[in-house]
Amino acid sequence: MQFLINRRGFVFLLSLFSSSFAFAHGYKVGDLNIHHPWTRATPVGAEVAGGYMEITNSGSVDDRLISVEVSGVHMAAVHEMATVDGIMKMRPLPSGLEIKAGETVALKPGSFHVMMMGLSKPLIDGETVSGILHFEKAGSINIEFKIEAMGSEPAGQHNHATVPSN
Ligand SMILES: [Cu+2]
Repeated sequence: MQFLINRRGFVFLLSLFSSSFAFAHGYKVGDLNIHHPWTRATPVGAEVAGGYMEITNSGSVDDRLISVEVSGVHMAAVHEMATVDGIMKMRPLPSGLEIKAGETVALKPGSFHVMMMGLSKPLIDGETVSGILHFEKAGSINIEFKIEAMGSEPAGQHNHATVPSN
């Protein structure tokens, strides 16, 4: 929450909403709008993290997020999560994530996400991680993932360390 006092003494509330509103940022490539890429701060020793954003396709042609690069990370991939027999599992999307014309796809905890594997250092709250999104039609764009606090989303929805591998 931030306040600003002007010359007449009025107090303005700059951020009435959530912290993610205050740090909202976005990108545009072709007909795609990428809203607020973010990730979560990680504890020391963590090897993986999830990257999240919303992608809106305002064009008339379906597109596809085919691959992602993230700096300082051994490997990044587009994953989906689904509940199978009551157990949350995730897997890579071999042909990428479809972004249909006129639709918005949310990458979020417990759902589609950018899987960052092999972190070279912890992700620190308030810093950013740079990445590149590669789309089939719209091409590529450089983005920054904002690193938000560890508790910034409900916990336990995206714990890769405990996902069974059977
Ligand atoms: Cu994953």
